[in-house]
Amino acid sequence: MIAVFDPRQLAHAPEREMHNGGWATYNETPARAETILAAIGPTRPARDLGMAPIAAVHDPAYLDFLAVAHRDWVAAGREGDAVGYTWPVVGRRPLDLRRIDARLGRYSYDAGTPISAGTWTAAYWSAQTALTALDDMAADPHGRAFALCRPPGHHAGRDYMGGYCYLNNAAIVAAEARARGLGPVSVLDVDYHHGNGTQDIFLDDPDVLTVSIHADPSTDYPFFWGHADERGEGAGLGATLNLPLPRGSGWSEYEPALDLAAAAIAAHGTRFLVVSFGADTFVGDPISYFTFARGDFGRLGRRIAALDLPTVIVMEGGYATSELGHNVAAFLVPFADPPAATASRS
Ligand code: Q9C
Ligand code: ZN
Repeated sequence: MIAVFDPRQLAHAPEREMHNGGWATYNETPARAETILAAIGPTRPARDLGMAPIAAVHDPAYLDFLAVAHRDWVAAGREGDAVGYTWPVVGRRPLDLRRIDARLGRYSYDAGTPISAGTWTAAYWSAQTALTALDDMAADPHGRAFALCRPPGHHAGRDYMGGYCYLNNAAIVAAEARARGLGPVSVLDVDYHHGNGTQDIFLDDPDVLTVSIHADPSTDYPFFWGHADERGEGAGLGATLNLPLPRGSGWSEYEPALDLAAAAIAAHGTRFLVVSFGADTFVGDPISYFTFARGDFGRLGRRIAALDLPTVIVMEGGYATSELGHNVAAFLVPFADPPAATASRS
């Protein structure tokens, strides 16, 4: 299957993150992408498809902020990674504040998403990697492509970063696919964490169905989104589906949720699928609490491939770096088979 990777994504390398009240080494490392690259075989480089598809999803003031934040941090006399410490309560009035600390708060919702010198470059090429996968999907015999994106994207909203995410690669592909007339579009998010950014971006949009299977936000990040009663808003009511599962869940708990997800994707009349794929459902993940074994990633891939839809898979989380490449490769194997073969074996 076609896979896209761009080495400029490695430029993003924060040193540390705030974790449970102290500093920890940053989990979302360049080595993650390198180990996936080594496990999946040949990739093609990203092409520059420009800012327009990114600006179709993200707020222009947020994009301006991301591009200059680290420079402004250095100009303020700071060292290391830019990170905020004051956040506006949701609904606080709009203020056009200039100080870097105010802007870091305005455009984020957590302290776990630092901006390093290479963050904008890497985030830009992460989005271009996803867009190139959409472009090149047509060259795949079964209309499928894998975007080896880093940094990940599903926690980033229209005007905020969070959860190691800056630009929402999955949402950018979904919006571009719809603009090209490939819809109806669905986004299926199988990262351990709820895809709050993707949900927010399409919350009142009836055209793009967002479905997320994730750890119950009552116990797990991002806490404030992903509860089962969130079903979309306004015209988008019914086009959001959240399927939270308790900590400790494995394939036997996951599979029924996947059945519900597949039914919703079929009912939406989906003709193009974006998969936000995180391998942090793995039993050995250092910050997550599901119990997937290597073989379960193959099962998951087989079930999604059997949906028999044109599909772009976008890489999200997964932090057990020594196992990550093998887990991602196991997930991707079924997508190289003809859809009929995957269906008959599922
Ligand atoms: N150290 C993804 O998997 N952790 N993001 C909060 C901060 C945030 C995970 C604790 C986890 C975000 C793409
Ligand atoms: Zn995750």
